[in-house]
Amino acid sequence: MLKNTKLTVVTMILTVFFFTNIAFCETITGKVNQNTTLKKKNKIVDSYTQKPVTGAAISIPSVGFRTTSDSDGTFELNTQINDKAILSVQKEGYRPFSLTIDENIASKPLKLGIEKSKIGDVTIESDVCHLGDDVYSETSANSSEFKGKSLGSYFTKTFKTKTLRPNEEAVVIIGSVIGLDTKMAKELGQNQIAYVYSSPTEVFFNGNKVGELNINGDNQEIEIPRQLVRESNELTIKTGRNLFQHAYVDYDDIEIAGLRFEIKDKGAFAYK
Ligand SMILES: [Ca+2]
Repeated sequence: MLKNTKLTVVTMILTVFFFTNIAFCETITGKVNQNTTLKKKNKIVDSYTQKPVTGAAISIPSVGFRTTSDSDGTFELNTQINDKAILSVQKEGYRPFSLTIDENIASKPLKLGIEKSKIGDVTIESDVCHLGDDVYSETSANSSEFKGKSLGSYFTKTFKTKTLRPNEEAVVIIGSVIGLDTKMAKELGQNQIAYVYSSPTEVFFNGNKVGELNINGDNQEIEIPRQLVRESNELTIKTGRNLFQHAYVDYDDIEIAGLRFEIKDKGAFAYK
């Protein structure tokens, strides 16, 4: 999401970010609109047993929607979705789940399978976070769904993990990302910006760049070179910047959710 801003504002937001990282991560400020056409029975199930999951927290922060699944795993999505938005599901003992939805997806009954956490899983961030400077074009990817405050230009968090065995590999999974205005996102028709684009979002693990996010979508996986994995680790995600704005820094405004670290058996990659 690209447009004007002033460097001073960016600096100010960055400063705020250092002190209020957690507090800003889930911004539920939008109003909930009633729309009977979207009142469908949706369901949360355990992806393995297919049994309903009770008491899962379902939220769409960009429209201020939040609910909990009933005793039969069902929930109603009684909110208006106009553009792409991130729906997140959180339940203790399960991996954070997120899904990019739009009006079309939200208009049909959803059956969402969530997975039990496994040994070695670390939930780095389950909430929806907004990176950027909060200044973006109306035509950029999913801009109408941005209601929250920005974290600043990057996200960073530390977490602990165990030592990798020789047969194990580590990955970082980005559950959902929307709003990327990269060259690739533009070429795929993910936004309507005429000609400008931004650099990709960069992913750093313990200070080393391990990957880039070039397209919007769910469950993007980044392999972490094993020599980088330590007992205490730091994941940093830096949003890109408008490559056509040289007068000042214009960060790409994006939303990310469901950041997690997983340890897998090497063979498991073949079944991804
Ligand atoms: Ca921007």
